[in-house]
Amino acid sequence: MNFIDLRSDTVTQPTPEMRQAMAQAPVGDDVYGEDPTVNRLQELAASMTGKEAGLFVPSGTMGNLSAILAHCGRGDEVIMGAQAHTFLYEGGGISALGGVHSHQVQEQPDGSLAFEDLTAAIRPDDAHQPPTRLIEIENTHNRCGGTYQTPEYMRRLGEFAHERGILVHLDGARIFNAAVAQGVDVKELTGPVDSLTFCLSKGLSAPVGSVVCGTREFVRRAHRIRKQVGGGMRQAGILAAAGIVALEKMVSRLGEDHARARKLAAGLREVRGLRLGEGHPATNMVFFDLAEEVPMSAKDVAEKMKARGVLVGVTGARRFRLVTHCWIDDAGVEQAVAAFRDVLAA
Ligand code: TLP
Repeated sequence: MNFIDLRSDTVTQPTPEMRQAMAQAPVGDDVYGEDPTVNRLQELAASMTGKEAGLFVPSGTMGNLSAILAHCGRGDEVIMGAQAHTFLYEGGGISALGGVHSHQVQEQPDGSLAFEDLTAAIRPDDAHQPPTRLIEIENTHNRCGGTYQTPEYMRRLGEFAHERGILVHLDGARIFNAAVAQGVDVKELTGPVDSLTFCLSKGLSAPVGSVVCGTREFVRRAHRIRKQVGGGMRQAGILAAAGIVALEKMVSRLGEDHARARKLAAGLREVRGLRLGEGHPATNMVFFDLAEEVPMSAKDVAEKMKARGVLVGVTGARRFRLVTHCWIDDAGVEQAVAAFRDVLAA
């Protein structure tokens, strides 16, 4: 069966143009810095995000790990949201491997971190407490519903942190979704931060990889950490070639995914037994719950959806996440809504 896979935008497969670019990519040994395609991707990523340098890494998780460990030493503290991907889904790597202490602040519903909460979380200069070195912000914010932060918020956050001698790292796994949704150049979102990770393998459809960007000096340190965690790759240009196509060809179409997410949400809102929050999805994610009267769990419903050819993400006992991406067309959206209607009517 050919599934309509709405579990994540990570399920996207390389486009025919990517496969062709991969087959033809000139390659070299990237541990020696000699892979021309990796170098081209890194330069392109840095120039698009307005940073001095970029570093190709196998995953968003390794990108955030390398960046945070490049900024923080053992015992230093990073402030991040309680729903941050780095806190919830990266295996505690920053603590396990880097001895970095994390301090959670509850996000606002839109995924932002409130300045009064950040002010309260910053440690005084006191030997009892770990020094606050870094703030991490996620944009778009996955668990907060694919919400985005504005250029104005990012600018204020940068100023707030820098005035206090603190650095900012952006988990921008989906930063291009945030930029496209607001119709702004991505540099308006990345300019104020000291470093960022963004992913090629989510909505941009590349098979593997993320890029960490920042100053040349920061990237030199992140590069060493990438090596320490085994992320030094050899003829990685094969993968980077798809990343170049992702950046050149796949960014501008992300708005289609956002429009389909709105269409999906509108359809699901009409299905008895589902509860969607007010307003439109901000980008490509639709989160919703089962109504109280539904006797099934989200897992039960997901199994029945699967039997109807639709894969959905389950993020809680009665909660779902559906993510649109370039492999989901209008017919897929309609089929997903119809399948929910069918399952919940049964
Ligand atoms: N997110 C995945 C899952 O791990 C939840 C998904 O399906 O959305 N930052 C953010 C905001 C992410 O959403 C993800 C992946 C990552 C980092 C990590 O990227 P990878 O999976 O490449 O390590």
